[in-house]
Amino acid sequence: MADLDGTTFLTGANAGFIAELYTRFLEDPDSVDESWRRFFSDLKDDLPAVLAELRGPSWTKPVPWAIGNGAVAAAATDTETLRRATADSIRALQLIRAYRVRGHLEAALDPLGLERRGPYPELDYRTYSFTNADLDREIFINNLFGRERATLREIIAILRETYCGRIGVEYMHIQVPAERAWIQEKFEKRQNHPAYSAVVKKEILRTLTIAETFERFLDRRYTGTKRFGIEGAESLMPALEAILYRGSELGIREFVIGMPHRGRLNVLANFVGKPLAAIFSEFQGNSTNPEHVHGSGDVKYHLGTSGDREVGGKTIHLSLAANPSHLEAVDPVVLGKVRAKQLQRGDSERAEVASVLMHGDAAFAGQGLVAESLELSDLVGFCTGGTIHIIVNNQIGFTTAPSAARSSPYPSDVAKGVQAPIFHVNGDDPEAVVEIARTAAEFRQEFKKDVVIDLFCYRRHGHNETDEPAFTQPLMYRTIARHPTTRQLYAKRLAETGVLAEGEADAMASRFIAELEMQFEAAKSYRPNKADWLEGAWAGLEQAPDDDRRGDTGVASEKLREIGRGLVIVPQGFRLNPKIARQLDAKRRAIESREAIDWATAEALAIGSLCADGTHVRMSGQDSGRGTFSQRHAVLVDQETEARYVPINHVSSGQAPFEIIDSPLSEAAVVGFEYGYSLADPSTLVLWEAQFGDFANGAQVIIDQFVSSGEVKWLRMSGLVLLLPHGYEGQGPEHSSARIERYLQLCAEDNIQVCNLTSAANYFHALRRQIRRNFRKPLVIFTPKSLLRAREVMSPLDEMGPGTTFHRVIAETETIAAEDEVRRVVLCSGKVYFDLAKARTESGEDRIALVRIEQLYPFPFNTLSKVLQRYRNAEIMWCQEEPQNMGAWTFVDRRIEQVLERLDVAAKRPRFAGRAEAASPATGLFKRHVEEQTRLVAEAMAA
Ligand SMILES: Cc1ncc(C[n+]2csc(CCOP(=O)(O)OP(=O)(O)O)c2C)c(N)n1
Repeated sequence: MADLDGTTFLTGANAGFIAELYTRFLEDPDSVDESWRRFFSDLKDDLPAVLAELRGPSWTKPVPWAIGNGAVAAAATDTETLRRATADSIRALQLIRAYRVRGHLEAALDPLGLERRGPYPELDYRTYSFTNADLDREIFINNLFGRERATLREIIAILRETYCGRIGVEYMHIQVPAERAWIQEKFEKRQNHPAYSAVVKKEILRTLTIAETFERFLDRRYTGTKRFGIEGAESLMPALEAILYRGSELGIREFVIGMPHRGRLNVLANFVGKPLAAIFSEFQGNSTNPEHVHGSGDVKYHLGTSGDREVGGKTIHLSLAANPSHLEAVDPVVLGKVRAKQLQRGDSERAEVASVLMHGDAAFAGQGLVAESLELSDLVGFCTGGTIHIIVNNQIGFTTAPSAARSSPYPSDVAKGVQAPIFHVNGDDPEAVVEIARTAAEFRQEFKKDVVIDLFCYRRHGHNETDEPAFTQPLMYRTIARHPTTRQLYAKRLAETGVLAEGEADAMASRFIAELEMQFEAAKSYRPNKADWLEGAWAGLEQAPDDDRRGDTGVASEKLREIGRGLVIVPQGFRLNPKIARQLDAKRRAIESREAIDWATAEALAIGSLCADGTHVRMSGQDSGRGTFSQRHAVLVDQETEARYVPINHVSSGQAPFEIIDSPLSEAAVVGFEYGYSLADPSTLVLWEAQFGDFANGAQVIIDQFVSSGEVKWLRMSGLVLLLPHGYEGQGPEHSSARIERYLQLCAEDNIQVCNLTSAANYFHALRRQIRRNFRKPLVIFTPKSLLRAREVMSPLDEMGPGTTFHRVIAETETIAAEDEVRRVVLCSGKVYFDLAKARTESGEDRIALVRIEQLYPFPFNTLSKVLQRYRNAEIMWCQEEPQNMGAWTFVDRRIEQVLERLDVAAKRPRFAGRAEAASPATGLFKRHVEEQTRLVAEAMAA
C-alpha cells in the first residue's frame, strides 16, 4: 500500500483487526507484541465502547467490516504505523465520547455568566495523551459529524460547537440505544446550529416582545401588585409556541398544561388566550365568575383556563390546570387529566393528547412529588405517552441559592431516574430555545417518553415584585440590573444580521401596547357572563341539588345474579388457585341463594352493574387487584402461566371496562392522578384505595388543596372515591386509624361526602350513587379490615334490589324495649357498632338503642331527628373507638346537640364514650388495646 501514512489506511476494517488483537490480548496479554500490550493496558475498559464507535455513528451508513482487504494486509505488515494511527483514532473517539457525556458541563448556559464551571479534564485533549503538536494531524473518525477524517483541532471545534454552545445535552444515561442514537443524530448532524428563516426569527421576537411588554404594562398599571412576572425567563413563551407548532405538526391535538406561579399570567393571556380584559378586571379585584356563581375564588396566578388555538389549519385545544400554591402538586393531576382525555378521544397511541409541565428549579429538585410523578410515566395503569417538562431555571428559589436548594448539579437530575433526556439551554438564545423545544416535542412524539428542557435564565426582580432581592443576592442582582432583556439582545442580533429594519422592533412593541391599552379600557366594564364549568364532558351535569340525593341505585335481582355469575366463572382451562376456587364457589352460592353477600362481593356487584350499564370504572391503589386483606381478588392469576383474568370485565356483553390497577408505592402522586382523571371524566367512576387508611396522609396536599376545596376555588367538580381501611383491631398506631377527624374537619359548604359504613348493601349503594346522580362530589369511605369477611357486614341481595337505596342512618335493627322505656341511645359509626351490639346481647340489656350514623357528612340532620324523636326519655351517648381528640366526636358533638335542641326529648347534649385523649392514634400493645376496647364498650353499656 502506497499510502501507509497513518491517516488514510485506517478504515473500519482495521478496527476489526484491532478488535481481534484486543480479544487475543484479553485472553492472553503475552500473545500480542509489547507495543500493543502497552497500548491496550493504557486504554483499560474504554476500548470496547470506542471500537463500537469506530464502526461509525449509528445514524450514518456503517463502513463495511471487510476483512481481508489490502488495508488489513498492509496493517499487518507495518504494525507500528498502524498502532500509532489507531491510537490517534481511538483517543479522538475517547475525547468525542467524553464530549457526548460531559460536554454540557462546559456549555455556555448561564445568561448572566455567573456560574463558575469547569474546566473539566475529561474535555481536555491532553488528557488523552495528545499534545499541541498533534493538533493539525489528520485523524480517521469514520464519518462522525459527516467527516471521514479531520484534524484534532477541527474535531475539538466541532465538539465544542455541538456540545458546549448554548445548548447542553444530557442523554448518555439513557439505556435504550435507539433513543440515544436519535438524540445524537439530532445534535451531531446539525452541530447545534438552528437555521431559521427571517419570518420565524421575527415571530420569535414578536413573542418575546409580547411577553416583556405585558409584564411592563402590568407593572405600570398595577404597581406593587404581586404577579410573579416572567421577566428574565421570557424565552419560555417562544418555547411554548414551538412545542405547540411542532407538536401539532406531529399529531398532538390537545395539550394539558400545569405550571406554577412564575409567568403564569403571561401564559394565561399570551399562550392559552385568556382575554386580557378578564385578567385586568381580576387585577381590579373583580371575580372571575358571574355574581350568581358561588365559590371562594382564588388568586389570579393560580387560576386555570382553556382555549382553542388555530395552528396550521388545525384547532388545538389548550387547557391550563388550576393549581394551589403548593408547588408541583398539580403535576400528577395534569397526568390524570391527560390519561382520561386520551381515552375519551380514543387516542390509544397517546399521540393526540400530551402534557406540558413547567417547574421552578428549586421546586423540581426539592419536591418529592416530582419523583413520584415521573415514576408514573411508564406504568401501564398511568402512562400518558410522555410529558414535556420545562424547568424555568432562574437559578434561585425565593431567596435560596441553588447550592442550598439541592445536592445534585442540575435541578433536572431527578428526571434521569426515568431515563429522560435533558436539554439545558441558555434562555438568552431564543433560537436555541425554540430548537430545543421543537426537539423535545419530536422526542415525545417519537418515543412517547418524558423529556426535560432546563431553561437556564434568571429572575429580573424579587420573588414577587414587592420583594427586594438585593437583601440576599446583591451581586447577582447587580449583574441582572446591568443585563439587557432577552428581547433587547435578540432584537439587536436581528438588526445586526439585517433581519430587522431600523425601528421595526420598537414598532412591534408599540402595536402590542396599543392593544393592551384598549383592553385595559374594556376591562373597566368587563363582566364575566358565564362561569367556566359544566362544559364539554361535564355538559348535562349540574350543581348538587338541596334534596335527598338518593340517586337510582337499586338493581333488578335477576340482573345482579347475572352479573354475579360472571364474577365466578373463569375461562376453560384457567388454573385457579384452589383457595380462590373455593372462595368463588362460596360466592356463587351466596349469590344464588341471595343471602350473605360479603363486602367484596357487594363491591364487585356495584362495579359490575355500573360497567354493565356502560360506566367505565377505574380503581387503583397499592395491591388493589388482590386487595390488601386478600378480600377482593378482582384479578385472578393462572397458577401455571400467571395469565391474568378480571371477571368483572366479563359480566355483560357490550359492557364498559373495569380498570383495576396495582399502583406504585406512592400516595400523593397516585391520588393526584386519580383526582385529575376524575376532573376530566365525570362518566368514569374513579376510586383510589389506601393500603391502610392512615397512609392517605401522604396525599394530604392533594386532599386539602384539590379534593376538598377544588370545587369552591375553581368550580371544578370531582366524583373521586377514596377507600380508607379503618378500625381499631390492635394492629398499632399506624394501622388502626384512617384519621376520620381530618376529613371531617375539611367538611363545609357541601364539599365532600364522608361515610363510615357497616353493611355491604350500603357500600353497594354508596358506590353506585356516585354515578347515578346528576352531580359529582368526592366521597371518602372508611372501609373495614377484619370485618371484610364477617357475617355482620354481609347483606342479603334484596337490599341491593329495585327500590332499595343508601341509608345515611341505620336505626335500631333489633327488637328492644318500648321506645319510651329506652334509657340510652348510643350513637356510633363504623365497626364499634358490632362490639356494642355483641355486648348488649351478652348482657341481656334491652333498654339501650344502637343507632349508626353511616354518613357523617353531609350530616343527616333530618333523618337523625326522626330517629331520636322516638326516644323521648333516653340520654344520648356517642361511642367511638378512637381517642377523644380524634374520630368523629368533635364533629358530631355540636351537630347532635343541634338536633336535640329542636326535639321534644329529655336529652339535650350527647355524652362521650371512647378512648382517652391521646397523642398516638392507637397503642402498639395488643393487651392494652383489648383492655381499652372492652372499657369503652362497657362505658357505653353502663347502667
Ligand atoms: C410546596 C411548597 N413549599 C413552599 C412554597 C413557598 N414558595 C413559593 S415560591 C417558592 C420558591 C420557588 O422557587 P422555584 O421553584 O425555583 O421557582 P421560582 O419562584 O424561582 O420561579 C417557595 C419556597 C410553595 N409555594 N409550595
